Amino acid sequence: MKKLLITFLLTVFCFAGIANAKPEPRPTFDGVTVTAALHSGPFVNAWGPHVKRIKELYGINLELVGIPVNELYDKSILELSMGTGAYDIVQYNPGWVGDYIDFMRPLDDYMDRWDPGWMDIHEGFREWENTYGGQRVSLTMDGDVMIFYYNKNMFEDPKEMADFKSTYGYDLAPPANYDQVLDIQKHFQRDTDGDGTIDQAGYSDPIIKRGRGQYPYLMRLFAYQKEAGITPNYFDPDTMEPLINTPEGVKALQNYVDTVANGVPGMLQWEWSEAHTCFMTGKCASLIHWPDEGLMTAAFTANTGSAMGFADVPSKANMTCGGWVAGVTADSANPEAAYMVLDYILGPDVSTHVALYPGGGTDLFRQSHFDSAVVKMIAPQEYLDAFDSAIGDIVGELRIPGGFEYYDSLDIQVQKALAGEISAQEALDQAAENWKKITKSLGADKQKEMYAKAMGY
Ligand SMILES: [Ca+2]
Ligand SMILES: [Ca+2]
Repeated sequence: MKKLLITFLLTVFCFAGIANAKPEPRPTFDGVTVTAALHSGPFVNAWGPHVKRIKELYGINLELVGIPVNELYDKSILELSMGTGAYDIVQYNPGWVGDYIDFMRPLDDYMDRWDPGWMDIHEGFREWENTYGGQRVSLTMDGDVMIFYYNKNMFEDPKEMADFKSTYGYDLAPPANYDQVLDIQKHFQRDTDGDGTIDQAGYSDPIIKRGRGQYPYLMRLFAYQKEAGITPNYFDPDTMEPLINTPEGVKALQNYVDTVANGVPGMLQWEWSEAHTCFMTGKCASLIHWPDEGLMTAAFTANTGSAMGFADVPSKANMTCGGWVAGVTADSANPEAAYMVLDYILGPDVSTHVALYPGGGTDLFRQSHFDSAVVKMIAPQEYLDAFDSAIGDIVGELRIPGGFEYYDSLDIQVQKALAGEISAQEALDQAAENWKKITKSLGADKQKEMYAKAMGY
């Protein structure tokens, strides 16, 4: 009893201690230079306006090094692995964390002293992007997740609704699963001007082209796994046997192949902007994409005369499909100053401005962004609700060593199936073989341990 009472008193004391702790003032670093390696273009542009203020507040000379997105991994991994100390801050995809983690500085001690508004970061991002093996290692820069967008005029047109129902036997609506995506694709796929070429698609995936084409496959894999009552997984966590060429995996890739085959010609080469433009100009009735479009409803309505609709992705199997975080490098000569830069730009106050910077590539990632009166002036509540719900459905990226290589080898095979060169089963059997080789080369036991860590098992 006495022991319990002491425990109780200690607990009360500890909590009181935390409650009374004053936040530590942010230090200054006169004349210190902090170099940040960022995705060139949008992120450099959005961070640029804050360089002067950081100098005034902290005395830090912030230098922004823009690297083209397709060189970001290679360039920063090279500098990090050679220990050059060239970068104090690096921007990276959470899916690369398995390769980056040994070169990054855990940030728990800094975050304890100078809270970056940690609890304000959306829980899905805190869990799947910023935390790794129980340590806080990064701050989210961009709230990437997937949303199902649709053209309300097309989906709510009485004739379209009646035709759809008579053909498919159920109501035209945002798809509950990927089989329904295929129906929607087929239904709206048309040669609208009668020139013999399909010029209207029912649906587009976010990215199809070689490079990131594995993502639409993985979202479908997780969707079919969920439908079969299986917890979404890349590997069997007990054996590290790849799950990509299972019956669910084959169904997933076949659906992706069929969807693209029913799209407009040339869709195989589509990346972010082609999919975006197709939807924004009314040539695609629906789209799964990152959250950018939701802040562009005025342009959409001006182009198409329609309101923009928002829904969960099929089977609510979501991914960040990339996404961006920033961390402090382990070989930084000025890690505290580097942290202050992240804390300032990605903290609750300034990050709202960064997120609203036109073309800045930064999607909402904090609760305070969703609650912001300025954000609410631009973004429909329906969008904010769909976005918020989507973050809660995230399946983590493949955050283990070799993450980049696993994705890349999968994408190569997915592309062959999309191009009709080999069957879905053949493509995935080959990809699974390649995954096994990668796992073996990195050490199967180590990979199993890292996979458990990454998926939070
Ligand atoms: Ca984004
Ligand atoms: Ca045509």
